[in-house]
Amino acid sequence: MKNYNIGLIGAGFMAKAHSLAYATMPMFFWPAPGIPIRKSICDVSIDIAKDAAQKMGYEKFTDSWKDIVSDPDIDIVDICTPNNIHAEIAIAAAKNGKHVFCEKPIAMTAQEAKDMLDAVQKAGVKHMLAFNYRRTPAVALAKDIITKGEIGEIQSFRGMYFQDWSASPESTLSWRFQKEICGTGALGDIGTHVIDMAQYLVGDIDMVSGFLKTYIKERPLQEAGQDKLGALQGGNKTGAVTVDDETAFSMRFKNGALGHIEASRNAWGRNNYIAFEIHGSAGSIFFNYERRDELQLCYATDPQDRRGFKTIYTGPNHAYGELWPIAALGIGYSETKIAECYDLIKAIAQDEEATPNFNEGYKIALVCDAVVKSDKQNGAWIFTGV
Ligand code: SOE
Repeated sequence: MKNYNIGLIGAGFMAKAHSLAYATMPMFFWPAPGIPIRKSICDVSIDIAKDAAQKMGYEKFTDSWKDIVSDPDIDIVDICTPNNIHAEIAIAAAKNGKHVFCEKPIAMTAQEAKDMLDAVQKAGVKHMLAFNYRRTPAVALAKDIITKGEIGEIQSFRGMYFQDWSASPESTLSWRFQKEICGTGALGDIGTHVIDMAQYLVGDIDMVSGFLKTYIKERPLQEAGQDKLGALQGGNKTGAVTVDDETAFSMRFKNGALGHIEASRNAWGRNNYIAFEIHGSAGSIFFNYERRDELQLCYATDPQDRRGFKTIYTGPNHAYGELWPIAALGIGYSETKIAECYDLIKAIAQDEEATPNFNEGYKIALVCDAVVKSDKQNGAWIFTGV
């Protein structure tokens, strides 16, 4: 069993989720395909990096990501930074022969994503994106049901991702509201999770027509400290929000299926509500992450007087069944990250293609660029170029 040394860049809340997965993956998936070793961690603040190394169990720390990508000890570079430096880090890591694992969205634009894809392909290294929600066993079950044709030909997909952490105007101006750091707002931050699910479950997206909307145009400046979403106290000064709070778009898949996606971080009462409903010629599927141990399934072949959605509770008989031995014991955010870590290490150890990889991320970025373009043209239908 080989060890894989991890160099993690960015020591915020996502670093905690990744580190927890590195530490615990072999406890669940044993024999593990390989052992992730928490080798080195980086943050722009050396104090935060030092603190994170102690807290999250890394042997070394640095305040320069260049130390990580050039460190001969490192096998896998894990990028948990804001979006504006994903491309530069990923390209440098690939050039140094490191496998690259990157938080979503892949980049600020499709062009950046393409450059990243070219770099990893040229270097022949593995590449994967952290769209963790597709690792929810119920979502993997939906994929299995669709792939086996159990609900027939897929006719339509509608998905949504709603949060409310930025619904208050008091919620501070973190990097997630600044175009030059994040690219887009709700679209890139959370809409991409749903686009990933749509692409994974139904197929490539051909055309989109949609809008972006910013409701709160000024927010209090974030005073200091680590990124805690909107939870930090702001000062008296405010700054301009330069990205969307919400997006809504319609789409057509290459296979002819129709769809619609909505994403908002200003949806009072919704915390991490990711849901989709898929209709096929022989049945339907509904999933809601707030009830993530469950998949709702309806078969057209059920007798007319018994037809309706039934609830399947995921557990040891489903994907990632190694996690817990009893169905409905409870899958959480951490479990999706542990499953993601397992898939990453397995792909590297067994020399398989990782998924979702930079090619899939590039296609998602093309969809995002097309939505931005459509918004600028009053919702015109735009070919994604996927
Ligand atoms: C903030 O909206 C955020 O942290 C996203 O960036 C993550 O991708 C999502 O999983 C949780 O919410």
